[in-house]
Amino acid sequence: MTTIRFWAAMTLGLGLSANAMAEEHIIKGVVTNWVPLVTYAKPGDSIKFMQMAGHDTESIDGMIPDGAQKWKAKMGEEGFSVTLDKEGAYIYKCNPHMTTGMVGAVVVGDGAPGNLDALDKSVNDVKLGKNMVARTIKKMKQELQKAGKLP
Ligand SMILES: [Cu+2]
Repeated sequence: MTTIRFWAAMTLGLGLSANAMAEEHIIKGVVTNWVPLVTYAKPGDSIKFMQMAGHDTESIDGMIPDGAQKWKAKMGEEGFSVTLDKEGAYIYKCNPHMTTGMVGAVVVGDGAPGNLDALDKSVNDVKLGKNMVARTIKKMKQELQKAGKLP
């Protein structure tokens, strides 16, 4: 009985401390842009989408880390939230405004994202708004370079 209580308390304590460390990052839909364009997070952090009137958000296939969970919000889903556990870069879009540049990036973890090569390859599979996806990846790489995380 004592042992069970001890482990229950331990599990609860660990759960709480993990939650307390995790941060929530807000991404806003502003006209036809995501603000910020690139969001930086730690594994276990969540991102929350605000100002979603007229927008949706969906991760782009092949442009999230291996084994990471895809996401897709409903149109206008205010406060849609997703927790990102895997390190790497996540590229996402707003479907109605993808071709006008509403493509964003989230970088999870420190250093260079491990899936940059996969992103470059997957750009070729994008049919609509390919140039805008490429532009966001380019801007993300430029920011990472400025921060000294990429050669
Ligand atoms: Cu939009």
